[in-house]
Amino acid sequence: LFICIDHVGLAVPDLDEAVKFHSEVFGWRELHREVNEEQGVAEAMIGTGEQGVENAKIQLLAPLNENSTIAKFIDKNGPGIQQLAYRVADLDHVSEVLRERGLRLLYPEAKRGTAGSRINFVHPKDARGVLLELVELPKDAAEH
Ligand code: MC0
Repeated sequence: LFICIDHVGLAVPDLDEAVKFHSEVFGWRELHREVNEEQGVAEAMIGTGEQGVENAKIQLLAPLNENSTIAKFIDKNGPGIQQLAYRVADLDHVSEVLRERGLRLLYPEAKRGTAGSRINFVHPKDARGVLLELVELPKDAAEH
């Protein structure tokens, strides 16, 4: 069903500060940044920065406002790992298979994720305590 781990998402209170920390301390590099109003986040994708190979990626997620799921997560748990994202080739197919297997998907239809990807989530209560994101990359996406 799954191609690979697309990214691990960390809830952070301050995006710039988080990018600086992960760059300076761990040597990650910023690959992409955007605001996703629908999801209530400002996000930065950071990676190993290697050219020509698939990057391991971490998504830093900062809340846009106090109603954001990320604000709620940080209030409850503090900053930390908020999600695990699996890359899939066909999101609609995988969503259907997982529904058949009794899991709740959060959205009836795919929503827009990072850089034009299509996304949905498995409810954390149905994935043993992990908020599982499913990501289908746009057809023209570079793999790294
Ligand atoms: C909540 N729970 C979690 C969790 N969030 N467990 C593991 N990981 C998480 N991230 C657990 C709580 O501890 C609680 O368990 C129960 O689920 C209900 O939580 P709640 O605090 O009442 O929160 P809800 O139900 O209001 O919201 C949880 C839900 C929400 C997962 C439905 O966060 C959501 O819709 N998430 C999907 C969207 C999202 O996360 N967007 C931001 C990333 P107990 O046992 O206490 O009942 S955007 C993104 O990722 C995009 C841009 C991308 O990658 O492309």
